Amino acid sequence: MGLVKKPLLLLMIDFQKLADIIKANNTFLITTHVNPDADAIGSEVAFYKMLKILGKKSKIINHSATPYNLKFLDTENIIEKFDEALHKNLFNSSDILVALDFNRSDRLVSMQKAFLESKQLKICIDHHLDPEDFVDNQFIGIDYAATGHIIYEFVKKTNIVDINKDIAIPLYAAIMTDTGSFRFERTTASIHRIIANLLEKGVNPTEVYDLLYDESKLSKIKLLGRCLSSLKLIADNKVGYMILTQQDFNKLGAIESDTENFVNFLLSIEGVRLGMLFIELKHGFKVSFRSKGQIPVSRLAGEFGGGGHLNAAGARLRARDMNSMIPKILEKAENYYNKYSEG
Ligand SMILES: [Mn+2]
Repeated sequence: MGLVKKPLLLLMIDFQKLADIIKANNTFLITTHVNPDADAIGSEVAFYKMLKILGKKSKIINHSATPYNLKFLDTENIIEKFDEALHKNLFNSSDILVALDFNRSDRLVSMQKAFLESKQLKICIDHHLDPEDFVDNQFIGIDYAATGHIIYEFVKKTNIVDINKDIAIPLYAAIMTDTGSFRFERTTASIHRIIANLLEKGVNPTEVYDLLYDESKLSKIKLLGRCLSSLKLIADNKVGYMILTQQDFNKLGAIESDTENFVNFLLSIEGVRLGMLFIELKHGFKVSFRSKGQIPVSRLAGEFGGGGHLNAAGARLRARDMNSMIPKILEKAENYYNKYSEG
């Protein structure tokens, strides 16, 4: 077994300042990153519901459509897909722009320009490493397990609203998924206490898990099959990778968000310390990186314009050809493994 987990210090975020900003303003535009996961969508919905209780007006606008397995979180059907003609004015008229679960403006893709050009007050609530300076106020804590975890602590510490079942469900989904169902590094005793609290608000963990992970389309499971059969190990079987091409998606009628969690299969292989999933997109490709221990895949992803967490990161290379880049990325990954995998 690994080391006993150190209690983490979650003191850096100025929650009072965040509460003051919320109380002093009335209209909010909430957004998150491209290809949103359950932490992204769950944080948005929880934040929206909190604002609603406070009598504030808000909109959730995202670059990507909500993946089908996350739609149950959007009970009021409030999340809109960005449409420049329809939404551009909102970026200039909302009192506050709220960026959740990302820390670099390029993760906004089609909304990046509207967001950056807006003169309105911008805030970011996030838990990723190496933030870009793109907002007025950052509420960032890299020791938090999820953005939903930060929102939970914020609500609890400031008592700004009572956490009801409607807020508990999206926060539960956010924390559960970003901890890999309570197995990743930042799964602490305090996380389990938070979860206990959310269950007491009426969250049904069986139901949430089922909706998130056990209602997959057949195309997704077939895609997983293709993905796994592409698996290769290098560096004395310590580094692994898999590849999905546009042809794989087209043949099966699968979509990008179907690949969520596929990369984790690499780390489930005995001895593998670093895993990569290459996914060809319509324009360019993306890579997901996962590692165990101290191999900083956030930095590895950074070498290719991406970022993330120490053990989970990604990069999107929109203008590059996947096949010609894969050998270069594998070589770098092998270097990282050799450099950082002590013991
Ligand atoms: Mn997150």
